[in-house]
Amino acid sequence: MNGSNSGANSQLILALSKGRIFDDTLPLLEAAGITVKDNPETSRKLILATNDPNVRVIIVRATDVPTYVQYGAADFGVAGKDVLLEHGGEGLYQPIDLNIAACRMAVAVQAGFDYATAVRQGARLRVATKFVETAREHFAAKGVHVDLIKLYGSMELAPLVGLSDAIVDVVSTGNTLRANNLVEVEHIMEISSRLVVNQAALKLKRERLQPIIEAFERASKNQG
Ligand code: PRT
Ligand code: MG
Repeated sequence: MNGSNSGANSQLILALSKGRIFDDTLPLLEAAGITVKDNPETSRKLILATNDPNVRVIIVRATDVPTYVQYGAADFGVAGKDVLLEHGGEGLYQPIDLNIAACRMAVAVQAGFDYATAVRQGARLRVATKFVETAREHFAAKGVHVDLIKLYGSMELAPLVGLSDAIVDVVSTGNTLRANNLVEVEHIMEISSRLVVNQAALKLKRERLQPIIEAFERASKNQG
């Protein structure tokens, strides 16, 4: 009735993306007594076994994590607030902020571009971003008129080749901006990654999920 991935005795599936989210989630899994047996950086497997035969990890693109969890193909997952805001969060229960993969969402322009004056004079700005929903809300709240240009990566290039006046992107060290002669002109919000749980799984598999959620919560608090 609910497909193969349901019922009290079935498997738990956790959706993660490779890289910083996978790396930062490993210690939380360890705190829950779960050890992942494959390394996604060296293995081509997309379904990874763990020491618990009832828990498997699937490796998907960061932006696809909420979709897998929303539809119940994964019971739970880890995704950045940036990704969750674009997705909208439908069908997802978000019990905890894991305080991992921290960064900030910011507006950046080429060094020398007078952003403040352009905004004050009411210029219509072209803004390139992967985060169109967040960008739309940010500029609407400020009453700034923008034309949003959707990109899927390397936003930093857009102002350098005249595609846009500004970008909205996530920044952590700021090294990529500096290396490309860009400067941050507005801070939009702090970003960290969240645990997301399929709403039906939370009810049907609560007994299995709850101890993992609690272990993640304890371990993420200790990370500071
Ligand atoms: O890489 P891919 O296109 O598959 O997807 P993704 O970039 O969304 O995934 P991933 O794994 O790179 O990021 C997953 C999550 O990590 C994001 O959704 C954010 O919540 C979070 N995060 C934390 C970051 C960064 N820090 C970060 N620095 N995501 C991306 N970056 C980018 C940044 O945009 C810049 O282009 O990394 C580049 C380097 O940043 P600096 O400032 O350290 O130079
Ligand atoms: Mg990336």
